[in-house]
Order: sequence, then C-alpha cells, then structure tokens
Amino acid sequence: MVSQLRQKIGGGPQDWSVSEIGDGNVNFIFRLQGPKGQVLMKQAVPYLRIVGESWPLSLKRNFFEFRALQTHSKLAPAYMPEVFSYNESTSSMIMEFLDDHLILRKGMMAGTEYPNFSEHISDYMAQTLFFTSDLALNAGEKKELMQLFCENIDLCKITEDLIFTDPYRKAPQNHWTTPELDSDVLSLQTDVPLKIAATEMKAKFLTHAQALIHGDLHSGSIMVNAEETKVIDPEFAFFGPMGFDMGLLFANFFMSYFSQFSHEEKERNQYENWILRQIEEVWKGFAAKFSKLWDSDLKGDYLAPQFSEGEQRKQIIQTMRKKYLQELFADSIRFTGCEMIRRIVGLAHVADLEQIKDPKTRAMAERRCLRMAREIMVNHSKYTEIEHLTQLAKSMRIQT
Ligand code: SR1
Ligand code: MG
Repeated sequence: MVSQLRQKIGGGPQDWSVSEIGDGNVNFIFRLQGPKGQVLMKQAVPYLRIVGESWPLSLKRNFFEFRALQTHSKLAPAYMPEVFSYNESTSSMIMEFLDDHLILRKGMMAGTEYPNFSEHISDYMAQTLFFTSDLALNAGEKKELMQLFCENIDLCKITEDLIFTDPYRKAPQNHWTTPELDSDVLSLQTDVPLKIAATEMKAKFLTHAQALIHGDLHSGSIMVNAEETKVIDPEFAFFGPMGFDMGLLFANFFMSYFSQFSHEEKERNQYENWILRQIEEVWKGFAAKFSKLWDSDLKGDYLAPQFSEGEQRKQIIQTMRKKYLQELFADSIRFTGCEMIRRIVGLAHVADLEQIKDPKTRAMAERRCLRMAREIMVNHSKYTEIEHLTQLAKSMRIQT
C-alpha cells in the first residue's frame, strides 16, 4: 500500500500529513496529503462510528463496498469515484479525493441547483439496477454475484432495524423533536395500517433480491458539482429491491423540500420547485432509460425466448415491462415513506431538518414529512404518476 501511496501522492511517509475529515455514521474517513497530491482513505473499525464500541460491526463492510464499487464502476463508470486499493488485512480502502465536489445534501441545504443531476443519477440507477438484475444476467451469473453480497448481514440488519422496525416501537435509540412531536409519534406507533405497510416493505427488503442495489442512496451518498455526479459509500450494497434506492433518494429530496422554508435569509420558492422538478425528472429519466435497456439488452433468464415468438412475444415483453415499472414505482413510493419516518423518529436523522434551530419550526417541517410519509405508505395505490407525489408534497407544504 505504501508504494501505491508514494506513486499517487509523492514523497514518503515522513512527508505525508493525515487529517480526519468524515462525519459519517459508519466509518472513519481520512485525507492523506503528500507533496504531489491527496487521496481519501476509508477505514472501518469493528464498531459503528456513530454509536461506539457498544455496537459491534463486521470489518468486512469495506469489502462489500469495494466489490459494489467495482461492479457498478463497470456499468456506470462516469458516476463512480476511482478506487486505488483495498486492503483486507487493514479493512481500509484508498480512493480518489473528490475535492472539487460537494456532498449533495450540503449543496441542497445551501440552495444550489445542479443542472446535470437528474440526468446523471437516473442514468446511474438505470445502468446499475438493470445490468445486475435477472433482466440482464443469467440465473447462475446472478446467483454467483448474490452469493458474495449475502454475507453483508450486519449492514442489512442496521437497515432492517432502523428503517422498518424501531420507528414503530419504543426503541431506546429513537429520538424526535420533543415535546412538539410527542403526540405524532404516539399515533404513528399505534397506527395499524401504517405498521402493516412498514411490515410489508420490510418483507420486500428481506426477500426481493432484484438487483445489486446501493443500499443507502441518500443525498449524503452523492457528491456533485455543476458538471459531475459521483455516487459514493455503497457499504450497504446487497441484492435487494430496486425501489429501495429510488425511495431513499426521493425521501431525502422531499425532506430537503420540506426544510427549505426555514432558510429565512433567502427566499427559497424557486429552489423548492427545483427539488420537485428533480424528483419528476429522476423518475421519468430512469423509466425511459430502463425501458430502453429493456428493449435493447433484455437477455437474462427472466423472459426466456422459448415461451413464445414473434408478435406474441413482443406483446408479452412490453406488458411485462409496464408491470415491472409499475411495481417498481409502487415500491419506490412506499420506501420513500419508510425513509422519511425513520429520519424523524429513529436513530439517524438528516442535517436538512436537524439544522432548523427553532424546535417549533423544525417540528412543523417534520410533521409535514410524517403526514406525507403515512399517506404514501398506506394509500400508495392512489399515487400512480410521479406528479401525484409532487402535487401531494405541494399540498402538504402549506399545512400547519
Ligand atoms: C447507525 S447507521 C445509521 C444510518 O447511517 C447510514 O448512512 C445509513 O443510512 C444508516 O441507516
Ligand atoms: Mg454512508
């Protein structure tokens, strides 16, 4: 590793400086600076960074992140950071330092528009999800790849507990804006239709091994500038439902949307519209690109050619595509709701809402998120077009 570092950043260990720069929940991130340049080093420790040693966590998470970056880089190289090395014995990874990019969440909190974002992220999702699914891989190829990621047990367990279970029960790590949201949380935790919806989505997450998903695709896992979009941090990657990636992205955009009114220093109406436009463009861009791949690259075992030919086959394939996307959309919006609820009631919150200092203002934004989340989880069948969701958000934005 030292020889690689010499090559990348110049000099030798005596010339290098190291600083810790991460504020993530899971790992430690360092910047290594040498006379010729800098790299980023991601270090796993045998516990969860945000909680400490009382929450042990497999060191192998860097391995899954490395393998996910490798796999996705082959499919969507423009949107991935370059990885220079992974060292299993030290559970560390060295990669490109993206110093001219910013974490998307931070950019959105500052009200910055990114003109290429929806085009890039919809492309990234269409490529990575389609080509790691049964639509493009043979059943055997997919199983071999799945086998690798099946062992990402600890990180999947975090999601299973923190997203689908804890917010709906009295879990010790839950916290929320109290006392303002106390009654909202009580009614959420006694809401039978909502708990059924959350349980159904947990079952989807556990059983629907559709594609190699990123597994934590929120706005803190994306780095951007005016030209480029880079997707980072896939340590939660495993074979799961495609709608989980889409849902996390939507949820984090909606939470940003509902937080914008708190930025009193600057009118954010135009920015609110930009956010909603991104949600619409991401879904439409994804659906168009995914459909195109369906027409050009459908070659897995899933729609094997032997069951019909000619016109009939064409008709079946097109009908299946429509159904597949409808189900994916329905999954996405229900996962959106799950993510919004857990970021307000569960262990890990988002800076977009947490930065609102006045608890009454914060609770107002959070209550709008909770209401929207419940509505789309319980009544998801009413929302069949992406505009239905953005319209719903607009109507919730003016509620108290
Ligand atoms: C305890 S880890 C909390 C959250 O941080 C990660 O980014 C994931 O979203 C996880 O659920
Ligand atoms: Mg992360």
